[in-house]
Formats: sequence, C-alpha cells, structure tokens
Amino acid sequence: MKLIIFDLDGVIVSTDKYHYLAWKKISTNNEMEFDEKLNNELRGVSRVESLKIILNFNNKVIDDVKFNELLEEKNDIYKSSLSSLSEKDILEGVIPLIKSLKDNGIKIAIGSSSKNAKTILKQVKLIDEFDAIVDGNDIKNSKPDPEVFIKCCEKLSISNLDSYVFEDAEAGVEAGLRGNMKTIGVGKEKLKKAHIHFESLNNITYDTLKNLKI
Ligand code: B16
Ligand code: MG
Repeated sequence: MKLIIFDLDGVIVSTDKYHYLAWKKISTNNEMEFDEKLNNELRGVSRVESLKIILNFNNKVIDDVKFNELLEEKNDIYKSSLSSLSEKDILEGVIPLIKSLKDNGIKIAIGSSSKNAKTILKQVKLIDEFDAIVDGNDIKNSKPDPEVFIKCCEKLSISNLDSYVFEDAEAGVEAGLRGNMKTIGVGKEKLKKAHIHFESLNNITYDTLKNLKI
C-alpha cells in the first residue's frame, strides 16, 4: 500500500444534494421527471453522461445547442450552491485518516469526475493536502473508465497494484477494479463489488487499511 486515492464527492465531502437540486430544477423546467433514485445513478458519472442518462430516462431528444445550454445552466445552479461549503462539510473521519496516512508515509490523491473538484477543495480548505489531484478537467473518459485513477498513479509514479481507491459510487468502484486497484466502498449504501465496505471513514486509520486481507 503506497497510494490512497480518494474520490471527492461522497467520500471527502457530500455535494450530492446540490447536484440533485440543480438537476431537479433543470428537469422540471424542461418537463422531465427526476427523482432521488435517478440521482443515485448519476453518482461518480460526468456532467455530460448525467444529462444523457436523464434524457434517456425521459425518452427526450434535444439538439446539441440545447444540450450544452442545459449543461451550463445546471453547472451555474450547482456552482452557486457551493459558495456556502466550508470545513464543516468535510465528512466524518476524513481529517484523522489523512493525518494517519501522512504520518505513515502513504501518498494521497484525489480522483474525481467533477470539473468543480478544485473549487470544492478550496472551499473546504483541503486543496493543499493532497500529493496529486486529478479531476474531470484532466480526463477524456469518465468513471467507470479507470483513467482518472490511473492518472493519479502516473503523476506520483506509483504502481496501480500498490494503490487503494475509496469510492461512494458503483461507477467509481468499477473504475478502480478495471484499473486493477484495491477498492474500498464508503457510505450507507453497500457497494457490493468493492473489496471491502465501510459505512463511514470514522475510526479508519493506516493500521486498519494495512491489516485488511484484500
Ligand atoms: P461536475 P466524484 C462526481 O464527483 C459526482 O459524484 C457526480 O454526481 C457529478 O456528476 C460529477 O462529479 C461531475 O461533476 O458537474 O461538478 O463536473 O464523486 O467523482 O468526486
Ligand atoms: Mg463520488
């Protein structure tokens, strides 16, 4: 174990409700259905893919101009809700785990699909904590493609075989598995494909991870 890659949204901080509210508004304004179940399917998936999923669910076809307009509109709504984010929004267990990993010489990275990842990390004052940050601006293929995680390994010259991924979404676990990494699911909803799953990062330390039989 040399590198721990953290997904951002759902692992370090939860902005899921803001994505939900923004997509809900876009959907309502455009006579489309959108609920929490559909929102769950968008976790870890890029903005473009998310809109395709919503349109597909509603059997709706729009042209490229309208498609890009909706993407921009959704992002404007989402970004305006990020301004209230602060250190208080960091999920439980994150800060002690980061400290424990650093104390034991483990490199840490962010591997996120979000193009707003750096804004979020600045807001919660974690931007300077990571050895590498790879986000939606750096990749061509969104999760479940492993590109975002492989790029973290490449940036730090660490083998994927020595890397662990923390994820809250099926698409992210799949990306970790396709990248031949150890995958750790996080959150109330159990991610079945992950090598191991924790409800939260509370009380997880370097020793917990070192002793895992995965
Ligand atoms: P943006 P993660 C993902 O972040 C979110 O889980 C997903 O819901 C969102 O659509 C995606 O980022 C793109 O976000 O619109 O900000 O570029 O979980 O990979 O950190
Ligand atoms: Mg996530």
